[in-house]
Amino acid sequence: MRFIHLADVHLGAVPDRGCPWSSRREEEIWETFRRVIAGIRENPVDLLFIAGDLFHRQPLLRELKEVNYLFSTIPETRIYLMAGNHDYIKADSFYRDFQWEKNVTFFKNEQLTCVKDEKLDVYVYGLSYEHQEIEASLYDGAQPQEGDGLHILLAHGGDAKHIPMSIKTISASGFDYLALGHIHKPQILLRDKAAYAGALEPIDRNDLGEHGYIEGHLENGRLRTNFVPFASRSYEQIILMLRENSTQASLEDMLKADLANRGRMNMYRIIIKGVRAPELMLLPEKLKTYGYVTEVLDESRPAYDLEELEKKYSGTLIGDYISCFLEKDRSAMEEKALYYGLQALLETSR
Ligand SMILES: [Mn+2]
Repeated sequence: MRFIHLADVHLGAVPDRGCPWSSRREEEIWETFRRVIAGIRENPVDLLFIAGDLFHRQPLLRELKEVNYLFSTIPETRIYLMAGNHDYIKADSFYRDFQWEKNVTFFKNEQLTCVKDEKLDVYVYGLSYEHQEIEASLYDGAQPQEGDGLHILLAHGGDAKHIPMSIKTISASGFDYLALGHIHKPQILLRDKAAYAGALEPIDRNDLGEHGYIEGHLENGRLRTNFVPFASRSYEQIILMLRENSTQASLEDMLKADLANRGRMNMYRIIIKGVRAPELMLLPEKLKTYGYVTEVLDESRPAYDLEELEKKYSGTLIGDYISCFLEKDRSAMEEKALYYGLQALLETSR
């Protein structure tokens, strides 16, 4: 027995709206989903679990048809599908009376139900969201029914507004595997027993790191699961360290070298750290022209010797300004205020 556990595919999402690569990413989300199905066609699995948010929003009829067609190309695989909070079953949703292929089981409402797989001794439990938010802990009291075999629960949510759940309680009540969705970062909560597959492709710039799905199989009667990286790109962070002798051009060269090392496939958030010469005027936005850069955060600070300056300007506005900041632990915001203010004061005092 082999299965694939997907979640949070978010078909129809348009990541990084306004960035030049945005529409390409929209297409890649579909493409990667088709690639999962093509992979199953090549090397069939018995079961495919989709633990919610297959769509980013209400699915269009033609989108359901597209997905249903893809499912028809893997007739050996039984597919278990639930709607999550993004694609919840609205009153007039096309989900309501869509006719799925016979290898597809769609959980039709918010009532937790159990379906015995037609070929294997596997019991699959699930429900679909009919509301955007559900604050009741619908999974916490769930019990697997009688029956030898594997008991697998599809569950979407885990935060206060989306079915809060206690993974330990649910798992302890006897489920063999919890196929979780909603949290975009893939994570194994209980080894071989409970995992968030994570978003198949990262959906926004905060979905850092690797993405893919969970593959599971029986090994000597024991369920084994592992994460399979599958996304076509990822969001990564690049930290550029400034020094006192750094310049705009040396910073750009540093970035170019880093991008050449990591490959230009991915999308990057750049964080500038370290110290810079006080008179250096950085143009952080220019770094966006070197690759798929979502944002540039400048956390560097000018290399002032604060104690030295405090002494030198003691009794003047500048001295008082510095003392006022030196007396306390500074927040990131105060740190910025200190250096911006100091720079302005020093420039006007010249
Ligand atoms: Mn969700």
